[in-house]
Amino acid sequence: MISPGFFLYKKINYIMNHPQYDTMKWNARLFITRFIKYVFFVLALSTISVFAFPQSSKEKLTLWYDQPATTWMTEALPIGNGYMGAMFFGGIEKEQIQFTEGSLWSGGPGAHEDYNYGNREGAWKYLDEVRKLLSESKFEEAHALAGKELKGITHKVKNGPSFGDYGAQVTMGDLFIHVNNVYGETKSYRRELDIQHSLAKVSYQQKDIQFRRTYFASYPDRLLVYRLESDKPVSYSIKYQSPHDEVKESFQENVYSFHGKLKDNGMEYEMRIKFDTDGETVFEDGKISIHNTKYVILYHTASTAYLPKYPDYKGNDFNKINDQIFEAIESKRYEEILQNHLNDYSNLFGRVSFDLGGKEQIGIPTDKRLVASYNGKSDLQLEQIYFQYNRYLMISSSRPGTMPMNLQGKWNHSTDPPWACDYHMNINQQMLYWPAEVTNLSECHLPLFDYMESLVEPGKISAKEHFNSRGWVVNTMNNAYGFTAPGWGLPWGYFPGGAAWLCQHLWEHYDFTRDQQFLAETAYPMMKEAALFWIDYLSEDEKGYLVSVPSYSPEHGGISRGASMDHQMAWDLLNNCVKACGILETDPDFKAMAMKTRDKILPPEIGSWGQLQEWKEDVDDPGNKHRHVSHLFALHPGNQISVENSPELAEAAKVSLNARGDEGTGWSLAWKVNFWARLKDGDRAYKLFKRLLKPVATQGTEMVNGGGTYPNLLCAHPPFQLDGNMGGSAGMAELLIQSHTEVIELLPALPSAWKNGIVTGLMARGGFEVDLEWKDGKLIEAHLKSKSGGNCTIKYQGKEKSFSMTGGEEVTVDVELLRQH
Ligand code: FUC
Repeated sequence: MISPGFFLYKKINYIMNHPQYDTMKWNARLFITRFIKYVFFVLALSTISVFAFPQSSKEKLTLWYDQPATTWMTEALPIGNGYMGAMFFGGIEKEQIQFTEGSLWSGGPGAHEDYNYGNREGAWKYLDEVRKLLSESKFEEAHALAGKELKGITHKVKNGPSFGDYGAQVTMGDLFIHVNNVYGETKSYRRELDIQHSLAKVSYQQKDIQFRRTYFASYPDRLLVYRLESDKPVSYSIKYQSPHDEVKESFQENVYSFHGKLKDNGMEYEMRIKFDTDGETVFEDGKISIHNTKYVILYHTASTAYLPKYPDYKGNDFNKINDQIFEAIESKRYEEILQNHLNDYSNLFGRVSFDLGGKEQIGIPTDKRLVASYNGKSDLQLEQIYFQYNRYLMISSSRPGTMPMNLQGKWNHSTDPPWACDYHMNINQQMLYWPAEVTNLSECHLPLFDYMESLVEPGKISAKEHFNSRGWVVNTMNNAYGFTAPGWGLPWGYFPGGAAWLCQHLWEHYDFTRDQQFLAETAYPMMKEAALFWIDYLSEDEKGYLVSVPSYSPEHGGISRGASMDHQMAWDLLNNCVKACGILETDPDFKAMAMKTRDKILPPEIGSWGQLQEWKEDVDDPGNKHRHVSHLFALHPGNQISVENSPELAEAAKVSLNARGDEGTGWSLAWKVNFWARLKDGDRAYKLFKRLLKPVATQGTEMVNGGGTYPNLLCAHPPFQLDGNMGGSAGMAELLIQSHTEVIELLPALPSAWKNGIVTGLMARGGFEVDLEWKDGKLIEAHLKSKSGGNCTIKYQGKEKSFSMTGGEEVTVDVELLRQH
């Protein structure tokens, strides 16, 4: 039996999450009768929850500030509907809403006549020569030749972004909303993001006029919605500012449309805004003026001509899509659109509650809390917010049918952003999706798989031209236009293992959901093709092991006769292929080949100072603090090394990790949280986690140890990169639950700072939804729900219990050694 407290807590959480709860607050006019009825109901619940369950107060899941943002990167706040991302400043006289749509990319076909998806035709012909030089230990010559002949190609584009025809994800521009009247001193200013309901708000008072703005981003209606209200009539002037060429601009029947075109590749797009207001609307010189209004609502959307389809990547009928979006809301009221959004959002967000018993810090804005917490004031509630904020960010930037998250999710204000705001496959892209399954946002993982599918065809060409291998590859940097070749510089650019690493996500999605159809139709075909690459590319060394030659460990060290990470990723992929063949009862010959190859791969090795070797050559430098810790892939996110199954290797990983130190860029710190969690050292992981939450202001690039968190809680690489946020919450989950070794281990690395907690809805492999309650560092009980049925082994502090469950079955397990009822 589930304990009554735990049960009630869950129910209250459910109700507080329920969209209707919010509607009542926000749509009082429409639901007036229900409002009165429910007010009592909600008040009663809130009273109960405040006394009995203080953590369920919704105020606690809010980021808020007492001033408008002045800096896009560090202070503006993000909203997004998967397709589009916007950042709002909350300015008083001038509101700025910067936005983009994820498929708006410069570069690619049309940007330069010689764009060839990065491929250097016939590059593979130099492979033998490079291999020969390596076999003679002529590393410098081998690197020089590889640097000349094996790298990919980009072309300069006049007035184009830094990486030429590789292109970049680009901003669509900004909306500036001027409030034309100032009535006096501004009081009671508040700018907030309620992540429990995905609602942004700005409010302030001037004299006796209260100004209120509400923003939200709706996935089901594919809109960004901005509502501006004031107690007395005011006037606004609104202007869209675009960095792109104008094809056509119009304003008809209160709908503004801007049809634009990128300068380099001619990619077209249209952004539209429908205005609903009680005021008088005038359009002049590209500016929309609204006079004498108490409310104005902007329904904002944008679509591009981009299609994720090799070789042209164009042809999407963006006008038609926008027509459909607007037709669908023709007869809908604001309240209905809001309700649709709340339903959609709460369905995902409400699956997980994360409560560490943090106390409310009344009256302290989020930026100040971040500073205070770093300076030693315990603020567990801020950690709860951070965890849930990252889930909010994933829901806001990665939904079925959208582009996957890029380095900045969907939030980019530049036409030449850092690293092209692209898809980086040697850690960043994967880290972005680490929390997808474990934090119960499995659907948000799907855009990554769609993108992967779009890479297979060009990736096969790169595999042939650069590596003379079957299958498909991606390397370090990937754009929206099939750039799958090695990058245009070495060592950073040569990383054919990107596809193997991505395929781990296919397997994980299957393993967490046990969706066999997904495995058969989507995952396995891509996994098999990626595995073929390794079956061809690996070659036998003098001892008969299979090694990756030539290879580079991501972004540092020299050329190698075998970078350990390549071996570990190939092992992981082949191992998952073997499992998939078994489950699907398919491809016996391929399965045998995959197994044979897997078992001949050079295993992880321990080097001269007890470290896990990063390369086949025992050349690791104990003083090396490089941010990439790639040779620990087998520990995390892989499972070839674990404390339980290979303690010596786990110990060697610890030696390497200690040598690398506790500093790093944002994502590097986040990865270290996950590593220490897998090494079952919760306090060390927590130390790294606190370091990740270091308040940072740097906006330029810092490659060594500038990592931390901006006042808007976005991760500072620096500059802003979303991977650190996602890696951070994946690490937080990893401290509470691990399931990579076929058992579900509860509280495997609980930090002593997280003394008490109730966390519900985390997922474990095998399709189990897990709720946990602990007190004074000890598990009280766990509640499991099996989604698809199956065997399950639970572990807590060395003790195990196995049982079998049917689909939909729920069990509660208590600590008295996992006595099941
Ligand atoms: C890799 C990392 C950098 C940065 C970039 C986007 O190249 O080494 O630190 O995160 O990706």
